[in-house]
Amino acid sequence: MGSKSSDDGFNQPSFQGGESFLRSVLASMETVYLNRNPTAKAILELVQSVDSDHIFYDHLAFRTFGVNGYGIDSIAKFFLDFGYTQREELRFPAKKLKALWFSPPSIPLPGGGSRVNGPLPRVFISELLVDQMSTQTQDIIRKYTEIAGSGKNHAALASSLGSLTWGKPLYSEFQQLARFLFRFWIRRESEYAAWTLVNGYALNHVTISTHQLKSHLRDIKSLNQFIEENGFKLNSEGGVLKVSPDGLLLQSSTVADSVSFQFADGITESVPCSYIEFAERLVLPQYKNIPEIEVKEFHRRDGFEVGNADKIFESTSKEQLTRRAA
Ligand code: OOG
Ligand code: NI
Repeated sequence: MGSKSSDDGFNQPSFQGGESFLRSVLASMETVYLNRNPTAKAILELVQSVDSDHIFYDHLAFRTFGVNGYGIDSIAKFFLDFGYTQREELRFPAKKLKALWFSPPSIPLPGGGSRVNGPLPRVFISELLVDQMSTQTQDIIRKYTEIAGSGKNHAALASSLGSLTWGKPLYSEFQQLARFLFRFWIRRESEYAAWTLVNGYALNHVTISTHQLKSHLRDIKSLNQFIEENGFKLNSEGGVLKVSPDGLLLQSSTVADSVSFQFADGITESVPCSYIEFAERLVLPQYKNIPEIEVKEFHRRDGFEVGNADKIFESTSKEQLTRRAA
């Protein structure tokens, strides 16, 4: 990673307009997210009360249906247009998901602010491999992605408005995708489908970059403890702290909030919404002798990890949502 060549267009004055528009769109996505997810909002305020100006986002994440042009590309287009670069693909065969992540453009004067006005975040986008689902599930997903028509061309707009491009589904359709049986009988891959059917392109989560905090919360273990002491539930799938095999990418997340959702047939039920994640990226072995104050983001572990992500996806699962606090 590091700095990109100067001919990528984003180090030129004309990108300044583009950058401020990009940040406005991110700010609208964030506003939708904070209005719907009281836990995420409260945690950001809590961290901010300890560590006022240093909240930077490591990444933002979206979910999509990989069918009829509604997959990763539909929302990736916006980020590619504004200077993001496509990076590695991740596969989750058991969940019938695939993901891609995108690194942000290098910007001449990284915004001096925090959150969406701080360093630009990475973007993580996944898609459901719809062809591999049961026919019943496929029928529902195809129905709504067809109803939505050209909506797929306006994914970033839908996300910043918090609107579904396909309108509201029937409760029975949501249930068909979300059905939750006992542990050994579960068809868990459909919980992602159910989430996407009712949340569409809304931000799935933002991730606080813990190593960029200044207080003791920069250690993700201290942050996890602090969050739990304040009464919030963390996703316990495979253990609260998710660690990559190289030991350098540490992640944790809350359990998603639920919101009351009115379905097309008038039924109102609670559905899972979004969660907030935390990531600590440790310094790469080849840079371990660099004095701490000189360490930059590119000296740290980049990218994502299938094993961590696989467990973080469970932050919106019924099993985590209904679990009693530890
Ligand atoms: C994404 C889960 C994976 C990460 O950082 O590895 C993830 C999702 O829940 O859609 O966020
Ligand atoms: Ni994430």
